[in-house]
Amino acid sequence: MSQNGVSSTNGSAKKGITYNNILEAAQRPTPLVPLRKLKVEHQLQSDIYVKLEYLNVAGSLEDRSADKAFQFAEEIGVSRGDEVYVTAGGSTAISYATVAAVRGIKLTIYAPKGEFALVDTVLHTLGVNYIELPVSTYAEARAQTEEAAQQKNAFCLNKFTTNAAFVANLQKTACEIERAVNNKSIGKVGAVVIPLNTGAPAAGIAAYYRGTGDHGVRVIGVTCKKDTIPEMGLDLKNDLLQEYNVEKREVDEEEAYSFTRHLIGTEGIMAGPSSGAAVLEAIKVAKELPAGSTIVVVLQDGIRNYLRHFLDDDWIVANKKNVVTRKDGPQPNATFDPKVLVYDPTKLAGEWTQDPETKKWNHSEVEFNEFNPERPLVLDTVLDAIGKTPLVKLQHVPAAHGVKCNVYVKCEYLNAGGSTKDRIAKRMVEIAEKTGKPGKLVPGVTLIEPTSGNTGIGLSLASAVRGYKCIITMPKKMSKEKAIAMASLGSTIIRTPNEAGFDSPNSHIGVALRLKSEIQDAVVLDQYCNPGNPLAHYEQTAEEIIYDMGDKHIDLVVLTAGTGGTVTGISRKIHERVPTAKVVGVDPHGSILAGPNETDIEFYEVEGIGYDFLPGTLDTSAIDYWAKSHDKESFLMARELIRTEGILCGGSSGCAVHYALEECKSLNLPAEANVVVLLPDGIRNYITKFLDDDWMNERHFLDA
Ligand code: P1T
Repeated sequence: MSQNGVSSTNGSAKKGITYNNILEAAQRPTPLVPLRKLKVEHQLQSDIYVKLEYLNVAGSLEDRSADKAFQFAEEIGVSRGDEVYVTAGGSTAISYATVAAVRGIKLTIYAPKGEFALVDTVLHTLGVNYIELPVSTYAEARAQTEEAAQQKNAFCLNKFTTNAAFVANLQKTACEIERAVNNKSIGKVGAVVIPLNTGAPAAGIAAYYRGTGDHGVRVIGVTCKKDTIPEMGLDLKNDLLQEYNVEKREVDEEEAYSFTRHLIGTEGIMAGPSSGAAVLEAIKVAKELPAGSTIVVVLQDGIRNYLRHFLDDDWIVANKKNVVTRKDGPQPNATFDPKVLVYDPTKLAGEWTQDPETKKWNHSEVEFNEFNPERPLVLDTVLDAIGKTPLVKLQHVPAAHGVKCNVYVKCEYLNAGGSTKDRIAKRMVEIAEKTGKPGKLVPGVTLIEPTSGNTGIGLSLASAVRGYKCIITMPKKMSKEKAIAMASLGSTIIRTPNEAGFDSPNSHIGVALRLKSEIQDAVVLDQYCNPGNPLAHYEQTAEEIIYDMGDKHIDLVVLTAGTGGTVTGISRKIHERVPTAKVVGVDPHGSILAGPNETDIEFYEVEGIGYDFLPGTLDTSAIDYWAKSHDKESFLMARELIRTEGILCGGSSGCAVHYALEECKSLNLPAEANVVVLLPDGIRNYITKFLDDDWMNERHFLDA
């Protein structure tokens, strides 16, 4: 870990951190969040905290085990370029594949039948060889993996996996829980509840408590009655559970799916089904323990692998699961008064002014938040898991493209809702709650927002936590994954035609305005005009970059633009604090942000960037210059970042990095120059899109 001393304004030394690869960033502790609404709903006398393991760098608790297993292998000489075999399925396979990508290991993963069903596209993109065996148990799969490795004279990692999971969770997960609980003076932990797959993480956590002589802490492992929930119980090591006194409980599959959907919609905890099952059991445990107890639930993984599974109503119906599907939400009336469409998305509400001496910006309508670099271990709500994303130095991609300088990427997909737009959603809600602008957020209010999806996910998350209704209008082009994420959070999603111009009554903006006029107590926070949008990046994202870069000089910052909130907010702060740095905006061909007169408005595939109008939140004067982007290069770069750096980013991230490298080359930046690129979102949104070879081939994006 490279740490850089930074002097703060009051003279005390502070530390900012950049990471040498994404696995270093994985060393950061995951936070605990209390389940406040479920506590009331179930009239609990004890507190349940969930540990957000889905915010790990590859999305699950297993990231810790995989990292440890490769560390063990390294100690006995396994190194870059070596061939390694392992038995793993589901999220665990993704964790192993991600660590292998970063370490440059050629990985072959074997699993029993069906165990890759939800993760095959991601594994393929990560460049590992994954082979489904015609067997039904992990024991059989392990035997075959070991035999295959022996035949190939390759290293078999299986000898380390159980111990790695045990040790990683003993040394890290359990210690983090205790540190968090002590820091916040929460009552002593009475029970840790955790889903069981192998049970090694549960045993590791139990071993920690038994090792401290604390036999009073109950460690409760949860499995599924018929082993039908993904990631649950298929590979149980019962002897290990017994040795460390891990209690075992079972839940029903359909009950777990229904409850997990409820957990996501009420608390904004975007958990996978085994995690939901564990929370369901934790509620029972809370009723058994003395009042005032603390229960910690370790969440195995998040929603990423299940957007085409139990979170998708079509899947529920097709698989005849006894789970209540979602009701249709409101639709706009066919007829409307044209006056409701009188609206100008090109005007920012209020005014930015700059102090000529300090160069600091102010805004006429909003008081700025102080920047605080701390990452608390216990959060108030899941919304506090937004921001403080890691800044990671790329190891391979720049050199592979002939770039000498240092390129740091800010991994915004590690925000609670999965994108940089979580920041603005949270900030816009905060401002409205405080100032009543652009509308009062009274109880029962409906937030309506036109979006390309990520702002919608952020607002759906904020609405779930804060108890608002939420309707999202989104062009059809945007992924089904985004729509299901928002629906899971309780929002209604209305799809609009891609070809409808921004001022059409049928566009995502037009439909939002029409609905607002038809629904009582409806507010459009309006990311195109809301000062909270650029402000979130001015007061937070940019501060984080400057803080984490520490004494490393920033030469270039490269940012994609949609609403322009990111580029405007960050650019203003960077220019104020690092006047020699240049800020580049990236705008796709087919969009007019970089110059209204230069391009025809055309369709492009990368989601979230570019528009057919200049949003009020974009101040083009804040940007030093623009690059125009193409789909193919953007997606190919995103795939390269996934495969060679284990950075599980989305399409606009690939776009930003590709054009950042182009700038580095055209400016001939020297080896010591430092470039920062923001990665707005992650793979979760695009598993059926650019991660899928067929989708890429249909569009000729894989043609040489
Ligand atoms: O809006 P802006 O701050 O300029 O961020 C651009 C951007 C880049 N990449 C992705 C994946 C995005 O989702 C966005 C912006 N998204 C929206 C405007 C939206 O409604 O989600």
